[in-house]
Amino acid sequence: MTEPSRISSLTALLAPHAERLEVDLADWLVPPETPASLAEGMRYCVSGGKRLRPAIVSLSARAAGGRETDEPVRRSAVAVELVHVYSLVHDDLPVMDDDKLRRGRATAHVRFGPAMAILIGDALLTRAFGVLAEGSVPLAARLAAELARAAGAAGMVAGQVADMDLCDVPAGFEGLQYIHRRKTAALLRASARMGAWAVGADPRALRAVGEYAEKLGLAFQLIDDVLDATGTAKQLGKTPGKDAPAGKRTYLAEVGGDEAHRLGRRLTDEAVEALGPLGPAGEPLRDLARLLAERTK
Ligand code: GRG
Repeated sequence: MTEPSRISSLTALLAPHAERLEVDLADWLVPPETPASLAEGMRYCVSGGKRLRPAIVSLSARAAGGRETDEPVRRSAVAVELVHVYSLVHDDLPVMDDDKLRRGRATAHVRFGPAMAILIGDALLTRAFGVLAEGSVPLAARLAAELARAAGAAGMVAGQVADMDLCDVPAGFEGLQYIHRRKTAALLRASARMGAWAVGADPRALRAVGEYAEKLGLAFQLIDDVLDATGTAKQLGKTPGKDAPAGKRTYLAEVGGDEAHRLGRRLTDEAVEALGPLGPAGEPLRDLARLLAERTK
């Protein structure tokens, strides 16, 4: 039996985590001696967004019995958001997805030019690991390894290589799962595991939040595909309807709308089930899964 959600809106659930993140970004985003033009670009790209991944870090830390205000948790939250934003900036480039609109504003390459957009992405990615390593975080190497695995050549980059048809990928639904496990779910899983690692979670809690976030990531991507086909630019803050004409593999193209909705519900249920071992401490993560399943942007 699933209990009713205690928090009724995604915005309300994410807000306190987003507020803490803003404070930490103000302190940690731009290292001393960064050229002003690059600093401006980094700040521009990092602003806005739902801040979903930092919230997963914090809520996983709490679900594992720790405090989200601890420095290792806060540094992990900043690091995952920086990796996420770098991936958006590079994905939007003319040589990749060639997107003009992101988070309701011009993409980095439209605003600053493609060379600067590449460099902003580079700066964000390297800064993520700097933020993890610079604090007094005893587990920094462990946290960095988790993030590198999710973001790197066997994780998010592999997902993008597959999505751009730059490697062999199985046909059909299996290929789609291959891409989204790496491109989307890997960073959500790492966010959850880093939150748990950062507070010294036991292996059972680590496994529970990792499995939860992997399923959540797949459900999240599925909803993203549905929204791309049905949403508006105003609602989404990015240009919708690009997947089908670009010949992209999407859940909608692969299995159709009804099955995509069924699969989304199943993945959300499986994400929630994975939290079983955490008991009531997992409740905010359950709320998050339910609210994400209902999102319209
Ligand atoms: C360039 C190595 C490299 C990878 C790019 C992550 C990615 C791969 C591309 C981004 C585009 C995309 C469709 C990613 C799938 C994950 C996803 C739905 C991202 C959008 O995440 P939100 O909705 O964005 O959390 P905000 O702006 O709210 O943070």
